[in-house]
Amino acid sequence: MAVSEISSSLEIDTIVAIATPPGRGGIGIVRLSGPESGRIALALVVADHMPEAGRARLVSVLDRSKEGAPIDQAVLTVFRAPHSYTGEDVAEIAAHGSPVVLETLLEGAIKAGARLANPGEYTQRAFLNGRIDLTQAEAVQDLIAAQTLEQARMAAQQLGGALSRRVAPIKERLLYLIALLEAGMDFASGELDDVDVVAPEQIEAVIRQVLSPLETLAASYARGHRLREGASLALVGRPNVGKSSLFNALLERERAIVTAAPGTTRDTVEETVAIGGIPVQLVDTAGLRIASDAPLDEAEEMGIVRSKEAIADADLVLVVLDSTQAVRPEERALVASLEDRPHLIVGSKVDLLVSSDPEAVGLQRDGVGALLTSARKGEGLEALRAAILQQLLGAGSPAAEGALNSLRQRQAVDEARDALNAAAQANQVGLPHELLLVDLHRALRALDGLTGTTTTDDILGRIFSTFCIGK
Ligand SMILES: Nc1nc2c(ncn2[C@@H]2O[C@H](COP(=O)(O)OP(=O)(O)O)[C@@H](O)[C@H]2O)c(=O)[nH]1
Ligand SMILES: [Mg+2]
Repeated sequence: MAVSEISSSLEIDTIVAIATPPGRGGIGIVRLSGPESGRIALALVVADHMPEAGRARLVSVLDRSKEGAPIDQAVLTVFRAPHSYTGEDVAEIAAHGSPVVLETLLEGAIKAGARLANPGEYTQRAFLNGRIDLTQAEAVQDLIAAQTLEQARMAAQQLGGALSRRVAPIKERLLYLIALLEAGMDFASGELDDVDVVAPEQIEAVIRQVLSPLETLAASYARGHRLREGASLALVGRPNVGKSSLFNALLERERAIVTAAPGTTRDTVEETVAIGGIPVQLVDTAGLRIASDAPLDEAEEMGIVRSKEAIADADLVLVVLDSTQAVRPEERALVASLEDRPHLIVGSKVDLLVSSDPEAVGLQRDGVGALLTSARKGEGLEALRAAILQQLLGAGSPAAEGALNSLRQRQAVDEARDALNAAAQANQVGLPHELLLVDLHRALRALDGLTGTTTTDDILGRIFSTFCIGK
């Protein structure tokens, strides 16, 4: 390959994509990014002149195949590098949201020399041009995917750099320690051999200063991850105890069929509801019947298999017991089988109890501590939501800005902690500083990987390929 060919293949090209979702809408946006975006945009529309950077202009969109007949009016906005989302020259044509018009613009742009953007390529360019770091790029995806306001808030904080800001002082401290040891090493090998090497106690203290905020950061994962990923919650119990009624009550609408006949719910019914900002997928199951009940038909039997699968997949299991009845042995067995899984025991139909005295409640009498609810009267539902939230988030991880929320972030922090612990150990047994420095550099690489300062191409590829085209 000739040198000129190599250098031209390294040149940044201009990409184009429809940035708005497929289908019809009030407006639809075609976005160009790269050195040719201005020229290509002007080939697609009629404008007296190019708008100034950051300004919008009303333009006509032409159908180039029909002697340039106008097919729409649009707004052209241009941004000049580096003051744009991608850090490159960007042009956005906001036409009416007609798929035909947008396709025509897209095809015209490609004919004029643009290339169809890959998934996430705008955000990837923003990252590569240093406009945002990797945690911020990830947040773009999370913000778009947010199902609850709380999720959007967390993503917006991360997009604003909350996580990076939390990591920066930790990295500063680590760099200080590395510099300290490297300076000590240089002195030791140079002429100034009587310069004191850094005392092990001092090294120990600085390692602790780096490790301690990293531990806090790692602990933020439980909440951040739960908030980002949501949770699934299965309602289980005998037939007719009121699972479907509770499901509807938590959902605040009549989604599952409720009847007085046992075995009404045969398949699992799933709906998502926000509890404390966490998208929770509620799974209503068929009752877990015991063999001594009436014989099962095939659909019911399959429903029971599904119920068992739902229990296996759930992040939290709600065992529903009828407060008006004594606890049955199979219910005790069910509760016992969930011993080491997150679960809550819920007593239903408390409105039917003659006395509100808890002692009179069958469940309490039977020694089963349950959250008492009435789907019919709405009693105990707030307490149940609070208990669900408590179970899902765990105690002792207060909400904080810049929480870790993806496995990738968690692994980077764990790697850094691991390396620092190894350094602490090496320091304790008095190993040479060269060896400590190997661990400290490993910790530094891990923190740099978190924000994307050093991240391998395949990891980057994996992150950006999960985006849609146009982001
Ligand atoms: N009084 C009263 N009845 C309820 C309550 N929850 C459920 N039920 C009744 O109990 C029966 C079974 O309810 P359902 O939700 O279908 O139970 P599932 O089989 O466990 O899903 C129905 O007749 C419901 O109306 C409640 O909170 N109070
Ligand atoms: Mg049911």
